[in-house]
Order: sequence, then structure tokens, then C-alpha cells
Amino acid sequence: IMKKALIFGVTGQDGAYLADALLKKDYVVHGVKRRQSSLSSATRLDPIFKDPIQRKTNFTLHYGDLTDALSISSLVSKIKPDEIYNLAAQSHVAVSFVIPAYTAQVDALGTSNILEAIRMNGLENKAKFYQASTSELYGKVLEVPQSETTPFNPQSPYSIAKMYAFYMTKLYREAYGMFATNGILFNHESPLRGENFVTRKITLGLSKIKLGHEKKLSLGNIDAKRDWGHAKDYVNAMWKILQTDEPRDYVIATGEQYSVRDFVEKAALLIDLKIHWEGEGINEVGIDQDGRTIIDIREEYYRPAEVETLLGDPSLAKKDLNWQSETTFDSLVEEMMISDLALLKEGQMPNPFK
Ligand code: NAP
Ligand code: G4F
Repeated sequence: IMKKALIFGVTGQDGAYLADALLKKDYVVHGVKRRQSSLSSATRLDPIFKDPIQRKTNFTLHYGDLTDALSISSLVSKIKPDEIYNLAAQSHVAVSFVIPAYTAQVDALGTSNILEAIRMNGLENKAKFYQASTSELYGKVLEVPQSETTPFNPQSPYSIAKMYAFYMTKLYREAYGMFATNGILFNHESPLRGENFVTRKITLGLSKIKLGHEKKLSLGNIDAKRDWGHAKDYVNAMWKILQTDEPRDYVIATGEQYSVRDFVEKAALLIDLKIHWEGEGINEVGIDQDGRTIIDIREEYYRPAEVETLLGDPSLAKKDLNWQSETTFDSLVEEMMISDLALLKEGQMPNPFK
């Protein structure tokens, strides 16, 4: 019998990679999509729907929204999934300062809606639950590197909403004996990353400069440091977390750290732009070998509170799950640059799931 998975947030970066990975493992996959005004709201899933051999026969999209508890419950009771992945969220940290209450409705209460749907439909012994927790929980870090035992110190409406979801997931595990787990994932990127996260903003922005479509890329705090992995590797960790015998929470990270500045320099070199920096703070600029100012810093991209540095310790995942990050920083940056250059030149990116 084929296993059934239900993915909330299937139209997002991770949802698309996870749907592809589970279909390749012969799962029947159900995904939840929000109604939107444009037809192309599920473009990340195009490679799956366009694949001639496959898989699309085992893939169904349903309308739903995490803020609508009854719609969630009705989906859970109809599908009776073996595995439920909650990847749905208002996932942008800077935007969460602008819409804090909405972020809590989705990221905090939305998670509670799914957990209750599992429980009230009597599926607490059948459906395994994965919650997309985040390294943002460590916030202004209290320990380096961060592991499963590092205390949380969240610094944004987003991470505070995610903290509620983290503890609700843990509570349902402990109170009701549910297989409910948190993956505490550090930043992970890919050609499918949302365009306003810093890595994708850089690879798209530099590609536009290279092709002469734009002159400059504006950024915020380029000295922030992150532990960046590849979404393809990280969705595999999500799946592995649900295949264990005992549910528990895991840190998923590379164990290596780079700054936003490193990312910019590395990406620029791939298209033969050699950047040097002049000035400080919001007056700093990045200048290429021909003397053109191609990077500037703008106050509007700074956050009211910043997470300066994140570095994960993935040793428990290595030990229990035999999981480790496979993609190096260099090859991540390269894949994203190649993909965005192709997208801008040819109107289409290479198939990210190949
Ligand atoms: P993403 O690209 O922003 O995708 C978020 C998904 O959630 C999209 O499918 C989005 O739908 C959906 N969604 C948003 N609000 C919803 C609502 N009210 N009801 C139903 N669906 C809703 O995020 P991602 O990068 O794939 O990340 C996946 C999850 O992991 C998120 O929960 C994120 O917070 C968490 N996380 C991400 C990272 C990372 O570095 N990427 C690290 C740690 C944790 P639309 O397509 O309609 O917008
Ligand atoms: O790419 P970012 O927006 O990602 P951030 O804030 O680390 O959050 C991402 O990772 C979390 C896991 O730790 C997820 F939970 C969350 O859902 C999301 O996927 O920003 C990275 C860093 C920040 O320090 C930011 O201040 O880059 C800095 N930055 C500098 N200039 C910028 C910019 N970030 C954005 N988005 N845009 C800029 O122009």
C-alpha cells in the first residue's frame, strides 16, 4: 500500500522539493494551496505537472488555508494521511514586523489548527506530524554553535509565532503521545527560493546587472552571518525525521557559516565581477573592477531587531538519522546563479529537481 502524505505549504520552496522527493519515493501526495487571483500561483510545481512520465497522477492539490480550522480538519479527515508536513507560513522575518498579527494567525494558530485536526479526527496514532521550526528561534544566540539544547531567544514576530508552534508540537507529543516532531532548520536556499530572501535577491539582482537590465542592487545588513544549506538536502531530513521509531526534535544545518557579504562576493565572481567595498554602514558601496557602483546599502532593508549570527550543530541528526548536508556553499551559490541567468536570458530556469 502506498503511503499518503499531506503537505501544507506545497507551493513554497520546500513544499515543491518535498513533493518531488516524496513522489519519487512512490508516495501519494496531497498538497494544500491557497486560492489566489492569478493562475500561476503554483509555478514551483510546474516541473512536476509537466513531467511526461510521472507522478502527477499521484499528486493532488486542494484549496485550503491554515487560518481556516474547519477547512484543515475536513482535509485531514478526508485524506487520513500517514504523514503531515506543516511547511505553510508567512515565512519572511522582515515582513513579520509589518504584519505581526497575521504572522501569528498563520504560523502559530495555524499549526494549532492542524494539531487539533489530527487529534479531533482520531488520527493521533496514525498520522505523523512534522513542524517546520527554525533557527530563528535562537535569535540573539545564547550559545555557539546552536544545538537541540540551546535556549531560544527569538527576535521577531515571526520567530515568536514559530516558538508557539514549536511548543504546541512538543506538547501534543507529550500530552497525547502523538508522533509530532520539530525540525529546527537553519537557512536553506535553492533556485526556487522566494525572490525577497537575501540569497535569491542577490543572484537575481547580480544577474540583472550582468545582463544590463539594472545598474544596482540594494541590500541591508551584509555582515549578518548564516548557516546556509540546500533545500533539496533539507527536505530529505524532514522525511528522515518522520521515519524514526521515537519522535524527537532535530537541528538540521551544515555546521558552516558565511556572511551576506561573502555570498555577494562569491556570486559576483561567478559572473566575472570582482567587488571591492568602500565606506561604512549605510554609506558602504560595492564597486566592480570597472569602477561601477553595483551594490549600495539602504536603511529600509535593516530590521528593527536583527539576528546577527546563526551556526548550527547537526551532530544529533548525523548520529540518529544518518543525515548530513550534501551541497557545499560554493555549489549552492553556483546553482542559483546559473539558474537565474538562464531564467532572465531564456525565460526559463533549468529543472531544479533533476
Ligand atoms: P515559503 O517559500 O515562503 O513557502 C511558504 C508556503 O506557505 C507557501 O506555499 C505559501 O503559500 C504557504 N502559506 C502561507 N500562508 C499560508 C496560509 N495562510 N495558509 C496556507 N498556506 C500558506 O517558505 P519555505 O522557504 O519553503 O519554508 C517552508 C517552511 O519552513 C516555512 O514554514 C518556513 O517558515 C520554515 N523555515 C524555512 C527556512 C528556510 O531557510 N527556507 C528555515 C527554517 C524554517 P503561497 O505560495 O500561496 O504564498
Ligand atoms: O534571507 P533572509 O531574509 O533570511 P532570514 O531572515 O535569515 O530568514 C530565513 O531563514 C530562517 C531560518 O533561520 C527562516 F526561518 C525564515 O523563514 C527565512 O527563510 O535574511 C538573511 C540575512 C538577515 O540577517 C538580513 O538582515 O540577510 C540580511 N539581509 C541583508 N540585506 C537581507 C537583506 N535580507 C533580505 N531579505 N533582504 C535584504 O536586502
